[in-house]
Amino acid sequence: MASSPLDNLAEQTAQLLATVAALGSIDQLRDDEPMITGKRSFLSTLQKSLGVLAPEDRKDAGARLQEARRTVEAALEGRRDELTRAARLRQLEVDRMDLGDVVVGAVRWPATVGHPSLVAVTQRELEDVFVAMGFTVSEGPEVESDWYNFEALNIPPAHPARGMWDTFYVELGEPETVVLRTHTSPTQIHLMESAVARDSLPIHAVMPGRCYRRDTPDARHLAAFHQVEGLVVDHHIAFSDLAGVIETFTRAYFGPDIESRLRPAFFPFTEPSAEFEVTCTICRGEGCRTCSQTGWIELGGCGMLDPAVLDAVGIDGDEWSGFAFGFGIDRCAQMRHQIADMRALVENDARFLRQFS
Ligand code: FA5
Repeated sequence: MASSPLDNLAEQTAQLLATVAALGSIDQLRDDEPMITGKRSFLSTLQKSLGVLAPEDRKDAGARLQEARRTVEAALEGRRDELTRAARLRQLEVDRMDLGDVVVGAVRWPATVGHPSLVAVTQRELEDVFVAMGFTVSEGPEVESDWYNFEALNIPPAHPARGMWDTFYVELGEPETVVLRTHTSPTQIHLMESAVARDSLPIHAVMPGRCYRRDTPDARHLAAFHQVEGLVVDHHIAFSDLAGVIETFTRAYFGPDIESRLRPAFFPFTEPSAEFEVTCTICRGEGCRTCSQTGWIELGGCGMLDPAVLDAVGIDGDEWSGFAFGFGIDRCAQMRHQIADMRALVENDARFLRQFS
């Protein structure tokens, strides 16, 4: 009888099954799989050689080969499951922790106790400085409507200034009407609205909180960061009052050695507007990577309340005037503690965090 490529199929299948059973690890299985069932396998070579058979024998041979392949593949999957389970059990054993180790009073290594983050501590310190200057502290929501985050602040739809605050939108209601606030300035609107409703003007308040922007994290930016907003609405408020508050704040928070300056800027909700900068504390003004070689770091924006904003909340701009500012809390922490890269604040490296416990 003429020989067939499948003459040794039973022995060769048995050999493959033995190879599968002997696989010792998932890595080995992954390495050897092409030789067992893949293109380079004996089963695939046999498949190609079926062409030499007479047409009447080919069908039967094909079915036998398929059966052998199914058997080997099932064994391989079974072995994969076993090895995966064994690897998982080994890992659980390695990760196993005796809860007795963390019970207070039975601690086997020096116990570490958590502490507030540097940003939380900085926020508290900033609040203390402003409270000492006569401000009250308020908070506002992190999820805002388009009206509070933009429109009431004189930033209508399609205004180019919206590009300054690359926005995360929340899928709620009409598209692009609910946002994660891009700054703490909407809290100004809430505060003025409620003061009008309660007939409780004047306002001297700071409003700290988290903001979100689609900024690529770098040495001075995070996608989730913090600002402290300041708002004063009173009689006869002038730009010199704003400059005085910023100067007093800088001296109180950074000490006498740090220079600050105001530079003309644009914000749709203040007029005139300015940017507030301090000497870069990393390079002491020499120029470095953190300050993009300028020697200065921008801490925030500020300006006199635009009459359009007072109008939006129903405050009479002939009787009342005021100013607002918004500083980056993370930036303040960064400059106060000479942190070259802001991303360190959120990377959870215990060696970094321990310095501020
Ligand atoms: C504003 O957000 C204005 N709302 C500030 C303002 C308030 C102006 C009131 C006038 C009156 P600006 O986009 O420049 O402005 O941000 C203010 C500060 O927030 C920055 O100087 C910086 O300190 C901080 N900041 C902004 N974006 C980020 C970010 N991605 N990561 C960390 N800090 C940031």
